Amino acid sequence: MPVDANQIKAGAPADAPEDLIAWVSEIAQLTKPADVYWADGSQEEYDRICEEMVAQGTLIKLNEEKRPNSYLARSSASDVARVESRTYICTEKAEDAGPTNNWADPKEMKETLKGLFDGCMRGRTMYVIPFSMGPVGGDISRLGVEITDSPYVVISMRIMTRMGDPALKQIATGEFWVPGVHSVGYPLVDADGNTREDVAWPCNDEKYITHFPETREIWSYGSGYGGNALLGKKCYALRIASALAHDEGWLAEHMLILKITDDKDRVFHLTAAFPSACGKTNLAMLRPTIEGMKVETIGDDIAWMRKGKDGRLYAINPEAGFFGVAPGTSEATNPTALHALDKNVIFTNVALTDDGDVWWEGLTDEKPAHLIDWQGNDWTPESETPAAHPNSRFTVAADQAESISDDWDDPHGVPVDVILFGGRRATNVPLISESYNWEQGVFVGATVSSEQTAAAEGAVGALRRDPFAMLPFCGYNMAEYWAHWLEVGKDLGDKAPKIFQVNWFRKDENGKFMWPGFGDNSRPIKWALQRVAGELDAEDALSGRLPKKGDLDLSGLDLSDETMEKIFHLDPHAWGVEADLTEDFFERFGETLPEQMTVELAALRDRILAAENDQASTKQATSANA
Ligand code: SAT
Ligand code: MN
Repeated sequence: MPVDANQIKAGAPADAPEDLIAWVSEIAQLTKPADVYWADGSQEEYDRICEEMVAQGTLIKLNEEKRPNSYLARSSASDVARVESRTYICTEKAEDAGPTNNWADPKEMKETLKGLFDGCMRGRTMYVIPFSMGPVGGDISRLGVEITDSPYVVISMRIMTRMGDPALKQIATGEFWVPGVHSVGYPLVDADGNTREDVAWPCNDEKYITHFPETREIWSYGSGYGGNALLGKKCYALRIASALAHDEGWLAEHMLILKITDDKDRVFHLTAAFPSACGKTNLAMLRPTIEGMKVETIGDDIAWMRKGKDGRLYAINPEAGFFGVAPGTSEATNPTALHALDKNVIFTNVALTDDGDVWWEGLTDEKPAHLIDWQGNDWTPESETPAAHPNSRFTVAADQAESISDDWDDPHGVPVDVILFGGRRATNVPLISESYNWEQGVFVGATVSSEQTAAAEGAVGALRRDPFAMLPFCGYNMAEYWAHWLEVGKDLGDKAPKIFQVNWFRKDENGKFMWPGFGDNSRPIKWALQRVAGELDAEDALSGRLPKKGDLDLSGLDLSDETMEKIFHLDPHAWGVEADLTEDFFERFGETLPEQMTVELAALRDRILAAENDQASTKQATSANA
């Protein structure tokens, strides 16, 4: 028998406010679970739910000696990543979702969802998860409640957010909270009372990840994986929060946050947006090769930023854990991440070793002779499929990283000095370039791109645009989001952070990366900090301001002058092609494109023209001298 409203009221914690209980009852009436459980967020609760999941077959307990208190989950092969094609922004007007989002009419979507959620939790426990994004009660923090029928979501949310009683107490004070409803869409009992066995990873082929930014709600159906199901992450902290931030004058960004102490003992904070597969997690845990420089992690994925009393921009990491891609993580690429995974980890879709530990591609040079792959099959180095799924993940508390800063959970946040925008560009984009001003920085962020295919130097291939690395995460019209960024910059005035563009991925004519990357990325970052400190001049160029020759700290690096020149080379012709592509891209936004973006594009074209003229006159002078 499904639970009724009286049972729910009786079972609610003493702190639960009426409006929350009413909402929980309403969702229970719709989804018809066998019982309702309010999560308190305790360790005892976490351990108990994990044990239940081991018994049920969803989790495998790893070797306690090698990987204490850690588990492996294997998802269904059809449920291994976020599904952008099934992700919707539901706004009254389609143009408010903008041309880069899937739009749906809120009323129609609610009808669809009502049908899907009707009875979808039959035979299951409905978990109620109060949580805080950011330190509980912090200036920039926000509250939420996720209802889910997935215990995997409960244990993951306990790592990824501040979940449980303290958040519930905060909600009880009457503070604003965002409701999120999630179901894997696999009831164990049908409307006629027929039962079926549960499976290790329940989900549904029909998936809907839906957002209602105007009413600040999230409904997610059919998937139990990552950002589809852990609603605090992309759904709330980016899509809903970006809409909140727009209305309230702050920023919800897909950015990591670093605290950097330079070789003169000065402290700076930096946030950085990168599209996927650009080494964002590695940068979040950077080990600088510059002597005396120290980098500490505040966040690896999301930054919420707001103007502080002193007029500067302050950032918090709204999350409490890392949900990172496992493959490629190794002692060589990211020792800090690897060491954070020594204990208390939930792994999903990695391979299992014969001694009950985990393995993934790239972890060791030598592949183990035998593994159980992410789908539960025997695997040997001769197997033709990867042992771990390419999007296999670790879920671990942020404070397990040895690089975590003492300030990472400061409720006031940290003052931001530098904002970086990065992409993966084989061509054109120099190692580092400082924006002339905030407006040009917004233009740079708006046009962030990666080559779709490796293109030869100078020839710009098709570009995959990922503005501000927010393409799948902006909860409203992307062009209005740029306008919002421009507004925020105006408001911050001369206290605004400096904006830089970086590119670690430029290739030479043989297709080889020219910049060593990883720990050496601390070098261009040092230059950015020196610019903030006002101790270096820069050279005006068409992309922005570049380091003057000799200013970039390359001590101990074996890179020729010729390579460094290529890493910074700006070809006006290729940039002309780039500007044309930007114009095409901007056309998608029609009337909503902020005027300033057109102004910035025109200014770029002017700088390209000036560079062409320079080149021509240099040529002329050279031939006249010949
Ligand atoms: O699955 S998540 O959305 O949390 C991670 C990602 O796909 O970026
Ligand atoms: Mn991300």
